[in-house]
Amino acid sequence: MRLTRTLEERLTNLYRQGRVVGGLFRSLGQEADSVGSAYALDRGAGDMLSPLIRNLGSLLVMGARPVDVLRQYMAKATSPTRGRELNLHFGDLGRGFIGQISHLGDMVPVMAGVTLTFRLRGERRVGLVYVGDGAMSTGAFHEGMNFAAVRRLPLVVIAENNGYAYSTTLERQTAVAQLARKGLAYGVEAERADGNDVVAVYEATRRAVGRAREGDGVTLIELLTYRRKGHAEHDDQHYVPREELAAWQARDPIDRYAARVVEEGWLDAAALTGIDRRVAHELDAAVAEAEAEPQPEPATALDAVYAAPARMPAAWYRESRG
Ligand SMILES: Cc1ncc(C[n+]2csc(CCOP(=O)(O)OP(=O)(O)O)c2C)c(N)n1
Ligand SMILES: [Mg+2]
Repeated sequence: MRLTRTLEERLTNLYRQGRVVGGLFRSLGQEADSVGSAYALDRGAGDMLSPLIRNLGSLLVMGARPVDVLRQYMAKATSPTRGRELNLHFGDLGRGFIGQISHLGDMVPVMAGVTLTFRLRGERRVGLVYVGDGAMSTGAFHEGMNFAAVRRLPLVVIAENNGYAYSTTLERQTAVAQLARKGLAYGVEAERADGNDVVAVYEATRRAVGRAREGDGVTLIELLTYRRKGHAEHDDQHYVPREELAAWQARDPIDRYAARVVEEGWLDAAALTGIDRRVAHELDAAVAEAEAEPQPEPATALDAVYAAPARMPAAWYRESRG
């Protein structure tokens, strides 16, 4: 969680310096949701997840390298997408995550397909897919859920209830106050957990992963959390009441877990400071490495974008002046 938060803070600095080329989507306050759920997968067994733009923590748990994330955001030629995509839409099958197509529910049918493949091949692997509160009101979510449910696929669906879809509050886009109840409509197991308690997230996901692996089908887990930043860095959250932000800041998942770790005697304060220092050093090196690297040559902009590069001048871009 610390690595996730600090990496995003470094990205915010780079964004303000104009070095992050596209948008920057923060998961501030939602780190426990990403990290706790991804930890519940069995990476050794080949489990897979599909992240959204706010699941940097899940990618890091699966083994994505911070330097690659920095390269993505800075559109470096060395990035996993060679500078063609500017945030977290990249996949790494070796590390167990696929690239997202869209934030708006489309990954639910895709992961239904991935887990159907596990089933057809007789593999005891589990898939996990994230979906936002807003995305749960899309047709893609509905079709994916229904298919996965009726086929009893080994899929865990993490519904991240962070209160907002862009500037739209939950109440303005669904009449169902408890998103876990949507599970009833599909005939799947469903539960709610405190998304800002990393242990609670881990335990709920672990149960769901176990059921999926045993052939007991889909579980929908609603994680109650909160988006403490705007939709992306360009969004100043003018529509968000200040008291709401303060209330959720007081439930910060990292502060809560750090306090618990010390209280239970698992680690002392010095060990926690040591983790912070290690993360800072690792990221100093990663930022320096990524910053020194070049962006792609403009002449290569279309390489690996089209399966067969267009030979005719296309109507939607000019090949040259004149
Ligand atoms: C088809 C489509 N429409 C709109 C968008 C722009 N968009 C991206 S994320 C988002 C809101 C998603 O809200 P939610 O599902 O609650 O996820 P959160 O951002 O809170 O993580 C929108 C409108 C998009 N990516 N694709
Ligand atoms: Mg949301």
